[in-house]
Amino acid sequence: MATDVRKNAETMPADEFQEYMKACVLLKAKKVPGKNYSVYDQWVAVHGCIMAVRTPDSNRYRNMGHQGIAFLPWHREYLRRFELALQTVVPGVTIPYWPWPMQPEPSALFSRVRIHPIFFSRSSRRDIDGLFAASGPVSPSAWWPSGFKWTVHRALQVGGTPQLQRGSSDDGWPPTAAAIRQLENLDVSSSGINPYWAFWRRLEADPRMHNSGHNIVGGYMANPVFSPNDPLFWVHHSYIDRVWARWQQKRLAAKPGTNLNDFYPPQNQVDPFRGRLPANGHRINDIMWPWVGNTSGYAVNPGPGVEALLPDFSSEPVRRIRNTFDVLNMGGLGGYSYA
Ligand SMILES: [Cu+2]
Repeated sequence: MATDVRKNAETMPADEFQEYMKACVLLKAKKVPGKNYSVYDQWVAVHGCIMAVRTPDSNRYRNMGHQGIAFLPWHREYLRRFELALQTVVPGVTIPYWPWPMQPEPSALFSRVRIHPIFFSRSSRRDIDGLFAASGPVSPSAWWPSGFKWTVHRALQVGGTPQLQRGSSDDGWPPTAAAIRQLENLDVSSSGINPYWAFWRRLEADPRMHNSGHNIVGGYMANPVFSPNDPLFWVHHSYIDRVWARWQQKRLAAKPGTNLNDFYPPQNQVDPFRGRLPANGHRINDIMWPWVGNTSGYAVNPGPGVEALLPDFSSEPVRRIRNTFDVLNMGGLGGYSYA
């Protein structure tokens, strides 16, 4: 498989960016045979379920994709699989990345011809228009699926809102280019503690990082469970994944003789922030739900109707955290790189 290249969403040619939105639309319009939901909706349902997963060794439901070290590997796998799904409707398409250190508005990315304005630091929520308008685009392109309108599936809605919306008074954004450089070079590794711990925590949860990016956009993006309803979700996470990939390369280059497995905590390393082992699903050799193959004993606990939308991965090989470390070679998922 050739290596796919993910590009800068602000500077890539507009017609290439359009291919990404076209792929999202075609996947959202592509109904699962015999069902009232689309292939795109199935991927939103996966995210809706990762918030509460019970593993075979536990009787508790835990978040297997957030608030823990699996955040980066799980989303890497999730994005790559979604990207391959996009390629079934638009061959060769990749997920562009939102280069965080840029003023969001005015900008090319958050314009009507790309991913649509986010109404930065304005509290009044507004419905999205353009391609993702619930009423459909005013003058659809030739490729537009006849009669299709982007509305959120009932089981994946928040507050009964079928249309994508944006707008938030939060203005803690963007991070500076210097802050991102510092993060990509972060090497906090005192007393045998793996440097991944501090890196992951800052990238997921610090101000002006992953969480803030969701919150400043508002609408579905500000909902932790159903944020992938907004096609901006993937573009946001593409950048997060790029920061991790660059951090991995810098760590590797700084320490000759190491490999990518060395820059994730070993299986039995205690979480230095919480003082206990991470839950099953977060550690380097753990299986990642929902790619558990035919391993039995997993359960999820989402809102009503969500589980019914899940895709079936039971005939596919098991995927583990460590299978995600090399973006150039993700096993059966091919490889990709960042421009
Ligand atoms: Cu997520």
